[in-house]
Amino acid sequence: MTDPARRLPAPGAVTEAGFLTRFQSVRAAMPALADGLSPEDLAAQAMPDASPGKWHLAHSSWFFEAMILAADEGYQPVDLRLQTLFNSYYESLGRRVERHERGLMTRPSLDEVMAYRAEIDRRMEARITAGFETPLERYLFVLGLHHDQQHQELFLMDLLALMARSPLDPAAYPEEPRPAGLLQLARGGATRFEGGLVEIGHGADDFAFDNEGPRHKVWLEPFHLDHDLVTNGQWIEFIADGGYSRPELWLADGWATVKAEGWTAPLYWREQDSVWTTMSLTGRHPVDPDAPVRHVSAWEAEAFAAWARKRLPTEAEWESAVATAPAVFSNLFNEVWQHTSSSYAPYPGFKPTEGTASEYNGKFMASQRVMRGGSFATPPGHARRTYRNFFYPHQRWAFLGLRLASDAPIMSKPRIESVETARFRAELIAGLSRPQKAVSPKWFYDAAGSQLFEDITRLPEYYPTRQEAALLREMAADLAARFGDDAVMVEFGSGASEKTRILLDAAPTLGAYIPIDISPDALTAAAAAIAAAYPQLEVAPMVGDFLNLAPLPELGRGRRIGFFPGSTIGNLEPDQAIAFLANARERLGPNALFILGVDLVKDEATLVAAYDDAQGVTAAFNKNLLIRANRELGADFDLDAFVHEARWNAVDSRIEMHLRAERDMAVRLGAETFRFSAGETIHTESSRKFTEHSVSTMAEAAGWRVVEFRSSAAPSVAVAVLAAG
Ligand code: SAH
Ligand code: AVI
Repeated sequence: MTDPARRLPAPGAVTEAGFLTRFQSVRAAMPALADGLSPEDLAAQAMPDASPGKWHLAHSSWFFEAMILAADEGYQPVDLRLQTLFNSYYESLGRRVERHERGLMTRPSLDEVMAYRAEIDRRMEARITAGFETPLERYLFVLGLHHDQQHQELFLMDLLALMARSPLDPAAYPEEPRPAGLLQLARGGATRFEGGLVEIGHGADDFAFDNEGPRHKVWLEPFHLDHDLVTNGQWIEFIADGGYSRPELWLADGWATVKAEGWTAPLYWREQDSVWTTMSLTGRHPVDPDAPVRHVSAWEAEAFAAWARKRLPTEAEWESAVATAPAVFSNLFNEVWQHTSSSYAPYPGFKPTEGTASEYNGKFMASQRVMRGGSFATPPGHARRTYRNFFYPHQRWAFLGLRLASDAPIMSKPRIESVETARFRAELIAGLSRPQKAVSPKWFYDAAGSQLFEDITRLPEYYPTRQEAALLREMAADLAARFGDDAVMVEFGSGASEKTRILLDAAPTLGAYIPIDISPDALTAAAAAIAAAYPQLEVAPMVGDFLNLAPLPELGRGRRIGFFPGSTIGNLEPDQAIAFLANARERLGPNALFILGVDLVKDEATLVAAYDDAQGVTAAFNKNLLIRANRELGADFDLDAFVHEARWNAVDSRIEMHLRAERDMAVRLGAETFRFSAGETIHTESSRKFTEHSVSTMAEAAGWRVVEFRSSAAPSVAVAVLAAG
């Protein structure tokens, strides 16, 4: 049997390039799932909601014929009878076999269906080669691919429902097909989201179903969303606590269903001698308490949430949280679709796709619920964070589970100080207490500071950004050749992620990008811009201090590439820089690559001018630190009494920035008072300048090997490529 779990290339944006190979790979998936199943397995229907495998194999082909091929003038159907048999629900396309009778179709035989598939594939390949003329034609083609993928998942849901009807508990497969990838470990906890006026819905130009748009604004009160899915173990506690027999936990219609259906546990669960077992695509097994619960209806999810004293998230909460901080959650898209409390309704301004495909989604927008995410059976490249799946609230044969939310208290004034502000306060107090007053340059980067840095990069005197970007452009193709497929790029101090684009353009097979920055405003804007410009790329921003790295999310499967441009390494103390590089090597793993940008030693005049520009932008950047301290910490620095200074320190090979007090004064910071005499400075930044030798000494001290060192034209900067081990 071919392995149904093998990963197929993800379908991408709506462009014609690669249509043929995308078509072939998408179409190969369902026959791979059918391989090894008998004609009887594929013909029977488990229940009215489910369809036989044979029907899915035929209907997903019918869709291409009805929506695309039949639109061509003079088109001759492959077989007129099949057009009726395999219509699903399109009223405009005439009569059909009703869903609950699909299992009665002994004819056409499986062989005839496979021959129909082959003929549709042949005609579609010719049609793709001839080219599509209008955007609607291209859209309908990609819709056909996504429709096929939806039926790949339905095929597995329906097959499980069928296997579960047998007292023999047969295994459909020796191993569970998991096209969406492996289950991730639980992380614990929940993240608070502030909400406010947020935007949800699909707004980019890549493919989405019509029901995902238009993008629109929604107001959210602050909420928490759990990092993990609810587990079987938690569900067992719910059952043991009378979950299915306490009407106060259930919505009225849910309670009516519990009584009418006699539910006592999730679908497929059975209890024997106090041991719960459940049915899966690999047969019946004991319920794993650590695994996420599957096969629970919206009614059950609501009751569980009430029992847990939490609630289901709305679909807007789910989407907004996932857009803001995808990396904090486990199993968003690869285990179960997650219930929301939202009814499936049109978004404001919803317009169905033109023509026959208008019946695809819109007409189901009543009495159903929205589920978000994706399941283990969802083909790769199919789901996305704006995706709206939908089922009736009593249905539970789909791969459905839940992640809980709760209301977050609105922060009352005076505001609780953020951890970041508390750190800034503590570091500034410690730094101003030293004989040479000093503070880490990382505190420059509030929203205004990040913007001022971007302004610096465009100054005529500040050469490093221009020179490094040019050098990266020269090196990009060679660098990308080292990445391999599905690599993960982790960028430290990513700022506006401008240089990143040079590498992303050269490395289209890169799987994921993790920008890390201490400045939440810069990071959020940059990550959103990258995600919009590179829709195939998984973008998982992390706000934080790269000197104190949180564990990296498990994304991609390929090589991990560290990217640390801009000579930001020069802003670290020498021992800090080595510790940082050693830590990054450990986090990035054994086969990692590290692309390090450094500024090189050169004549003093060029260096000093780059840090003391004629327009005074660098001075404003430096002084912004005092503005930030006054605003965030309530300090009382007199902004007019400090001046910007840039000095070359030849001994330590670094440019230093200072803020010099012009007069004797006292500055208050909370309960503390700091005295300055005229001429005294706060050392705010060192920007070390390197040589090839000092870079390799530093890299080797951190366990890296320099595999390439390339310098630019004057004023010179360099890019070093480091390999682990
Ligand atoms: N990489 C970009 C930006 C460099 S500016 C470029 O080459 O142009 C330095 C960036 O590093 C800023 O965005 C700043 O917010 C971030 N940064 C500085 N210290 C940091 C720290 N300790 N942890 C995380 N980010 C930091
Ligand atoms: C981010 N960092 C590498 C810059 C530098 O050149 O040291 C910050 C900067 N300071 C003044 N101008 C730019």
